[in-house]
Amino acid sequence: MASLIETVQVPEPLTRRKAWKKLQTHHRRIQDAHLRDLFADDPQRGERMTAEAAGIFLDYSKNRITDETVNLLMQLAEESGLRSRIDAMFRGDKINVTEKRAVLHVALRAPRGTSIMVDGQDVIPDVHAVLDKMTDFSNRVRSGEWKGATGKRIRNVINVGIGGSDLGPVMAYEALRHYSDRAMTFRFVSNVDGTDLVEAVRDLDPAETLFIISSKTFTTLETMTNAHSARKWSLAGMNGDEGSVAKHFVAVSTNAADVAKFGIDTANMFGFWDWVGGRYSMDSAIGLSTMLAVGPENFRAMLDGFHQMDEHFRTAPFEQNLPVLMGLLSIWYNDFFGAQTVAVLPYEQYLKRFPAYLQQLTMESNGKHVTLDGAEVTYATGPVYWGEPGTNGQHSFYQLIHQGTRLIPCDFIAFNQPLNPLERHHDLLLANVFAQTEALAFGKTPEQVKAEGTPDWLVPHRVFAGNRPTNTLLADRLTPENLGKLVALYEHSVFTQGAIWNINSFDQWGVELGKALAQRIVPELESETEPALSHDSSTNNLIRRYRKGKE
Ligand code: G6Q
Repeated sequence: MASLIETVQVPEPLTRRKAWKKLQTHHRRIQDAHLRDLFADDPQRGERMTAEAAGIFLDYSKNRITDETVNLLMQLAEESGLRSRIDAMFRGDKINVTEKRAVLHVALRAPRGTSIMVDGQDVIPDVHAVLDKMTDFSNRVRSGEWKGATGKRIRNVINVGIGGSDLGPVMAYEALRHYSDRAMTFRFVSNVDGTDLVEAVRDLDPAETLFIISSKTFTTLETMTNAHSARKWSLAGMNGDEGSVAKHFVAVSTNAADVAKFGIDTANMFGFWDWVGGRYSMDSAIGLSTMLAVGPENFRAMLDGFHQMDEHFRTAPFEQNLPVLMGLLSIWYNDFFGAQTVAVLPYEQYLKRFPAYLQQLTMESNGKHVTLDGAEVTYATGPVYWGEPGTNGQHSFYQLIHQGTRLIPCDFIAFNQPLNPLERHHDLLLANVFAQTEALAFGKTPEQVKAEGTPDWLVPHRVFAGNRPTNTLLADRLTPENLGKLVALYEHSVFTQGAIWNINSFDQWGVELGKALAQRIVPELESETEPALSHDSSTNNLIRRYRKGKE
């Protein structure tokens, strides 16, 4: 069957592919196999079912799989044309078919001197020109050479953006805080709820504050509302001097005309391109706040990490390919076991925003109901991703993962070395990682519980069925480079899943309807006179109650 991506052939609808059918039969056979037995029968399993690339180690042995499962999943990847899809992305083909765009976040981290063509033009020189401009600007701000309008140096940076123009920057700032300039303050404003901006600026001096207005389109309601309010706040502290805007506001955007209209000098605009999706943009100019925080060298080390994982994904055989393995395992639970969610559990405090970042990456990408050709899918697509850093989750929702009635595959992420060594803390942290995956896999039988002297009536409550699948990702330490590898790993795992499901992981039409309806409701809320409402009775009633209540 021909595909909308001209260069890619999709052989058969997913559920008609041979490997899919074989996986269904295979699943019926092994769905009840217990990890206790799989490990007991195969003493080498914990060493064999592992893969390592660019210093990221993946232990996938505690999954409900056998060697045959892995073989069949690999066959599914082949039959789904994963290889040609990967090549199409890296070649710059317009694989985002509904928006007719190339998908080239991999070009953002391609080294100088390489080349990737889009519409007959090599984009790599442009990528490096922007990186150089960001580097120059970051050095000037960090050194104090760039001054605010009153001559004070910039001590506070506020990124104003939302979605892909916020979640990546916040996550990366938190993840790399250890490497950041502690003399500077970084804040992130995204929500149109005024509290977000008011709390972010309340203790800051406008004369020392730089705003980065990050918006690909420069039209997003939340960002533009916040940007205009930030401008007012800044001007109020600057005696209304309109000329000060150029010193206190810079933009990251693809829309030069609207940036200039806002009063930002386009010399201080950092560009990117329509082939960078919002949720894939933290390593573009959207990462300007990250570069200001950690410096250009660390930012480039992060890009290098991304690139190492890109090269691994592009070239490694599927059975040793980390993103492919993780993507296929996710398909296994989502589509064969009916698991609806995946928990991501970083045992690294600096990764506290990583699950939130991943939620957009995974769910905005793969929360789709039609194939590339617009046909309704007949299988489950993107699972719900969620999580919290360990060990906090252990004292909260892990109960449900251990003893609840739902199957929740988990990704544990940990590092061998702490960034803040403090007595026994790191050993205690890592002991918990290993203990949790062990407990989830092997559980505790009624016999074991009884043997501990537990009274009979209490035994069922204390039994752990086990057989809860986990991946463990281990790296040496959380460096900028390793952060880049980790993000790229998940980006490509998302790609792998989207390719198997034959969906477009790069559009997001599902966010449009609510936006459009809100635009219609705004005047109804703000109207001086009682508006004629023509929504459903619930929406009409809520609007009337709000209008009365806000007086
Ligand atoms: C991400 C989405 C979305 C986008 C925001 C912000 O993939 O496209 O989250 O990043 O809506 O858009 P702007 O950068 O255009 O303001």
